[in-house]
Amino acid sequence: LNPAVVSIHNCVLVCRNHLTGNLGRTDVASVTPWLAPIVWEGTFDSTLIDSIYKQQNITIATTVFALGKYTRFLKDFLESAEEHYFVGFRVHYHLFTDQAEEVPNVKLGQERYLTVKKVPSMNRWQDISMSRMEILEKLIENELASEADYIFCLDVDTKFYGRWGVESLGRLVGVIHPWFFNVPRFIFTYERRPESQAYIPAGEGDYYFTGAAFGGSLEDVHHLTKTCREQMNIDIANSIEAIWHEESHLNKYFLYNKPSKLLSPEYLWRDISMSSGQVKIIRLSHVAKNNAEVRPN
Ligand code: 2GW
Ligand code: MN
Repeated sequence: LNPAVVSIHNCVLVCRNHLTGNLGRTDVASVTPWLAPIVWEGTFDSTLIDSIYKQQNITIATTVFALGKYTRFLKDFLESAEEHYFVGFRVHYHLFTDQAEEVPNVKLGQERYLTVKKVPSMNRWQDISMSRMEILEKLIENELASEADYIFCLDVDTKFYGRWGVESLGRLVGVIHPWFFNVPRFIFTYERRPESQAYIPAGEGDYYFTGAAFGGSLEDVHHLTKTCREQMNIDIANSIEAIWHEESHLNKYFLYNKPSKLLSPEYLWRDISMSSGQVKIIRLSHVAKNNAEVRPN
């Protein structure tokens, strides 16, 4: 398609939406087969949705892990979050690290809080990645009930570039993995060995979700983290580790516990230079990292 035609077409859509008050996209699905919204730019009115949630006095707990050399991602993560993430709402970051002295001093806005919690260093990165589920389960149980309404759990090797706001809130929220949003399901990298608790048979599964961002109400995310932790422990007892670790278990969980809201890959893009006609704004993206430099061993 001629880019000029595409851009005229987009203008016409935007104008029509302004005139009629209609929001919607015709080039992407904005609802799942079980009628959960899939949030894309152009499917919501940010001013309106902000004003609705403003009346509710909510707190969004946000967890992030930075062990070993991953503390180097904290400055950009936090600074960019202060610029784009739930701006105008109360956010409490819970940062888990084995090196509290490496946490940068980032100036936080009003009603924005950061708690640093020490966790033991781990040798295997798969353990870091998988232990997050148990730590989150306990955090929700022991601390969050009186202090937060929603929780999001995010990878630290990421940076915000655009609005991530209250349109993302829901009971149980998953983010479609940027590599798998317009591919057939046989391509999804689910766990395919029946011996693992994360097993998903061929022909099943709705979407492929990223392990790098998920969230929802405290109750639903508690059930998610507890279930994934239990399933991973069964795998350990059977000497099997799912292909993509806790991401595989998360996908299994979402298959049988359908998310009430999905976020498009705008909410976790992979490479800022990778383009797609459907993604009109990048809100959060994995930063390019030199694995050899940041990963132990
Ligand atoms: C060290 C060596 C190899 C891989 C990870 C690490 C490591 C991870 C580390 O030394 N320190 C650390 O704090 N982490 C935390 O684990 C950190 O929060 C990081 O964002 C998260 C996941 O590791 P990451 O970002 O290197 O993995 P990705 O981006 O390739 O992750 C995807 O797959 C993972 C499971 O294999 C997870 O599901 C992750 O959520 C996915 O994005
Ligand atoms: Mn990551």
